[in-house]
Amino acid sequence: MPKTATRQTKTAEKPGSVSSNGSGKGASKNSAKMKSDVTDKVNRNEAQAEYKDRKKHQLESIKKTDKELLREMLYQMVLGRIFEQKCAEVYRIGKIGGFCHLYIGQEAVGVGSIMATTRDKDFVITAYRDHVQAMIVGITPEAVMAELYGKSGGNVGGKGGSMHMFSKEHNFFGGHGIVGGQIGVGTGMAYAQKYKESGGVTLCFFGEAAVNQGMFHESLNMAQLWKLPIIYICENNQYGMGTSQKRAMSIASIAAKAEGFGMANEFVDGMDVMAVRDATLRAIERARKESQPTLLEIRAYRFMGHSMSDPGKYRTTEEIKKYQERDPIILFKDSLKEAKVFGDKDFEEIENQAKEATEKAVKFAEESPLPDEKELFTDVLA
Ligand SMILES: Cc1ncc(C[n+]2csc(CCOP(=O)(O)OP(=O)(O)O)c2C)c(N)n1
Ligand SMILES: [Mg+2]
Repeated sequence: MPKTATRQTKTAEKPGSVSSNGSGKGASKNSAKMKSDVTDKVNRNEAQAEYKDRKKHQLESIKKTDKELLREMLYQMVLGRIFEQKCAEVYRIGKIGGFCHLYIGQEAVGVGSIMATTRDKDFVITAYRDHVQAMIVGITPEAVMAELYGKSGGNVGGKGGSMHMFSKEHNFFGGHGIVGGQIGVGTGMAYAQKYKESGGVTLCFFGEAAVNQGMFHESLNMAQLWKLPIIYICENNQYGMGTSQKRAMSIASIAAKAEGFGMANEFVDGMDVMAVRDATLRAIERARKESQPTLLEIRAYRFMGHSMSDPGKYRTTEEIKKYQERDPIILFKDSLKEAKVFGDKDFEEIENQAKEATEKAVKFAEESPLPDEKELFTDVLA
């Protein structure tokens, strides 16, 4: 039987008047009180106990995993972090325009899940927070950075930008800006895999706010009915722009929603890369062997604003700090060190390698030419 979520169902709090666009505009004088109603309180003892618990799990899982793979997993997490810190830096000086949503704090979700797939046959589709996932599937940091710069060397020729990374060669089908839109497309991709008997599975990522869209419910119903080889990965970073999940969803558990469709589901700790990997491997096996879908609710936290233009007035610094103390990269390094797999020298080497790759990507993006004018008329479907 599918594993069910362990979180308690909870009645929604009253909708508040805090702006949902993340700008903080329209926040009433009650906003401080409302902010404290929905933001998490810090309990040090509880946080430390949780940290120990996670480490225990990681150590057990690390022991069973190949050293080279562990190194690559850590490298991808560190690269994602350093690359995006650079994105923020160059965005602020006007090198990147338009929307730019960073993944900082959520790296364990992308690395733990995508690196559990078989890259030449499994598909990935995601929302607009897509730079790091694009690199995990194998699109080069150069091609991702040049895309962010709107340059011709970008992975879609500079015409997609931050939200529309895409590479058929890497089985990476976007990068989508319509909240929840990719859930229907991903379901269709899994249908094609089953129809063609390719043996592949689809990982379909979306945020927790997308779960309130009709597309989520229609797709899950269909996937279960048709037994599609798909893994729905809800990256629950607890906020949809400036709105806390607690203020927008009638029940707290997203994993539990799968029960309504008779679908297998798990609630996963998104700060623990090995827990994400283990849960994804279980779901992949279910999809490949039994052609059954799964919903994974992976709970993480976004350390930065919704996008680069979000001043983040809707949550407390205390809450952000609480989650930064559970940084998935620090936790993974601690566990790897304790398991005597890697030491400080290895970490330094990995960090330098990621810094070098990021610098190379920026240089490439700076030097890459803008798209040719004639490109205005190519790939236009309307
Ligand atoms: C259909 C639709 N409605 C509204 C928006 C505006 N919008 C962009 S991002 C966002 C919040 C989505 O939050 P979530 O799904 O939790 O993903 P996260 O940004 O946290 O990764 C909203 C409402 C949109 N892009 N598409
Ligand atoms: Mg969210």
